[in-house]
Amino acid sequence: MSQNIVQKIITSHLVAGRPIPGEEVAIRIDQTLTQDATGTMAYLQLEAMDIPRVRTELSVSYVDHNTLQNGFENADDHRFLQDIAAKYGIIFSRAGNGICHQVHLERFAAPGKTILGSDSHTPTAGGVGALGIGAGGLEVAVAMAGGPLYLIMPEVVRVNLKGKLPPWVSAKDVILEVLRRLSVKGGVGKIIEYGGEGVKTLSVPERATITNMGAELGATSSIFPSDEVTLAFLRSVGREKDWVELQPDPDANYSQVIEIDLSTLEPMVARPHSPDNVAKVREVGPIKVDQVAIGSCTNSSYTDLMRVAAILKGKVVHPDVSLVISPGSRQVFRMLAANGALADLIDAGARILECACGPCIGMGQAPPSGGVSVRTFNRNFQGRSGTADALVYLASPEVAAATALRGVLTDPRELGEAPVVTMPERFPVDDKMLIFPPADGTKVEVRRGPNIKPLPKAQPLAGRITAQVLLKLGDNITTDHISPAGAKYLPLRSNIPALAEHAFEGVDPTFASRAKKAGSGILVGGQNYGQGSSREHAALCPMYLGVKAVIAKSFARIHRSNLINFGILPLTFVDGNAYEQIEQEDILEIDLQDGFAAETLTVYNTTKGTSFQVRHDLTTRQQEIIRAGGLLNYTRERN
Ligand code: MIC
Ligand code: SF4
Repeated sequence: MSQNIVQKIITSHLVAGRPIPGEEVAIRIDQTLTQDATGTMAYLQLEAMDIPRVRTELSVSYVDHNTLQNGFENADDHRFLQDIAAKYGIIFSRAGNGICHQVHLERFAAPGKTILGSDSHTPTAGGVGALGIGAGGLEVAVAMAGGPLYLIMPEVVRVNLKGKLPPWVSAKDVILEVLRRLSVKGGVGKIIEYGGEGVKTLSVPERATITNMGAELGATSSIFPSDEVTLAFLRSVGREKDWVELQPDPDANYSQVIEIDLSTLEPMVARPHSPDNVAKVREVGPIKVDQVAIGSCTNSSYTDLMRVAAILKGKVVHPDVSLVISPGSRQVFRMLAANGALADLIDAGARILECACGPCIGMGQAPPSGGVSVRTFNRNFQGRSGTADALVYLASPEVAAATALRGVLTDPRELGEAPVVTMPERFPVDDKMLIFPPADGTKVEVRRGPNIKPLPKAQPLAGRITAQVLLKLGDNITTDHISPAGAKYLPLRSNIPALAEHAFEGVDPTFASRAKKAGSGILVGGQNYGQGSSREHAALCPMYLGVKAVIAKSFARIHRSNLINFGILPLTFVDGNAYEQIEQEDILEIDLQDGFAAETLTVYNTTKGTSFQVRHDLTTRQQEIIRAGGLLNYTRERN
């Protein structure tokens, strides 16, 4: 039978199940990656699994998120991560080496491989034809221990690219166009496979920008074919041997086909506060801008920053704009330094930050009150920048650079001729900031700082849940709402009791104290509950505060798995009207005496004297996980 690229990778990694959309499959994971904001949890969980060494082909632990180091907390985390890596046979990418996805693309991602990462932007690796999937740290720990990844086989959507991007229009505009058409929930349960004649006009970093931001569609992954362009890229980074060709069979099937003519695209922007609130830059007009931030795992490749340098060369940023630039990797940074482009950026007044996530995750560079920030990043959720009332726009490096010069949102086509930047034939390969593990790690002593607290334990499910609705929320609640991003909170990522105090802080600052007082609780949400990050803290903190179930209209994939993995029941309304009738503080009762035999469960609203139906949609395996009180207990029971 003819297959598309996704089916080829999944069938070649299949451990259990049939790769039919909607059915559960288990796939073997070749590579894992973690980053420091989710890594400590993942490795605490790996330790609990009691295996001497990781069983993947390759596992890498990156330090890129919490590099601000306001206090000892994150420095302790990083030392812990370094020790753990040596002990369990994991490559350690030191702080300063770059953003996990950019470095992984340069050094390790390879066509046809499955990569599981404790970060939602792991699909960046789809730029070289790898199947990158984001997951909670616990699922990544299971994969490191040699276990497969269970997932509901997604539908595969084909995006057919034709033509060639016009000058000043770039890969970011392609993915913004896809987001405009499909929305932040349009990719849920799907993998986006790119194809068509236009593919060969895009370099690997450009492809990676597109697959990276597929995360914002809610898609399980996004992937490009592996072709001559992929080969040239792998050759340029000294990894020609990793190349295999990967193309769909000529008559491969897709659940949906979308056509995009690259030659018709224009510079785009995602307006506050959602990545799918997309419009053309020229339609939004010359709004005044206070800050421009260039970087992140979406747009900080060598060619991205070379274009920015070319645009800024010989000019100075507008006096009202603060321009910050964070190169994606040390390799990129080094190349800019060697060829003089860094001097052009400095001359133009850019503030150069280290190679890390930085402002993308609110680690510094918060915009002024009510300020407008134009960023080349992938998320503009309210408050993520560190300033609650800031207005964040997402755009390409070209739009960002033009805007930095003019002080107002600018269509770069107004600047005249576009700079021509080509992919280098060779990138300087320098792995000095990667620490490779010793052959025998058993003697390594793992140092733990006082802020690294043991994982709270989930409780096995009781026969009945009776609890108060602690919060009634709307649509598209992000993981940033649940467990906030930013410099104030990231130092607490290894300390759930302390972090839990801040759960839902931006939505309702009384949440944590009310939850603790109530002793248990239920959350009610709208569509796409839990979109965004893979952070399992967004499940762990509510669990720690006694949340037993979340009833929503629909869930984002990674967060739903995280809830199950920590023993919280994700339920969906059978009838949307039931949502309307629930009020915060209502007492709900969910009867689980019959387990999950029936597809639906009855929920009694004892405050209102009404009842309604919810679906659990749990596979048999997920039911067992919930019964065991989470994936860790479940895995332990089976070892
Ligand atoms: C993000 O972009 O939100 C993060 C920070 O990279 C997260 C992971 C995290 O919360 O640590 C993600 O995308 O998964
Ligand atoms: Fe880091 Fe931002 Fe990418 Fe998340 S989206 S990995 S915070 S650069």
